[in-house]
Amino acid sequence: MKLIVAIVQDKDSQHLEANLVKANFRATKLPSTGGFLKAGNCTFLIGVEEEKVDDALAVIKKTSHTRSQYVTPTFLMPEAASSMADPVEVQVGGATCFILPVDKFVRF
Ligand code: 2BA
Repeated sequence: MKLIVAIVQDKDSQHLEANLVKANFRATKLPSTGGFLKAGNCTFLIGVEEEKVDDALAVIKKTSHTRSQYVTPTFLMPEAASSMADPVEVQVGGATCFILPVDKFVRF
């Protein structure tokens, strides 16, 4: 068994949740915050049999969209005067996924 930890944008989370259920995957959705943008995102914990990992990743890929976001650099350097800083564009994924081995899985 594997544990997929998938970080997705808030905007995609409801759609992903629905598509995972539809494809018969069990998942837990946790509210999370990106360290860089300090904006809300969602972290999904999805326990899957090894042979189903690619199917689950396909659902995540289909549902998660890359978007551009503008960040004001003063956000990173609050001491800088805001008038000096032009917003810069960052591409926020899609989905950031980690696939971890699971030693043991029990449900009571
Ligand atoms: P954030 O940390 O808020 O990052 C949002 C986006 O900002 C990132 O999109 C990336 O395009 C940019 N970014 C992040 N750190 C940067 C830096 N040090 N310099 C320049 N640009 C930077 P994604 O890479 O698609 O990441 C989306 C979210 O996924 C992240 O939100 C974070 O919550 C999570 N994430 C990404 N990589 C991670 C990792 N290695 N470990 C844990 N969480 C990660």
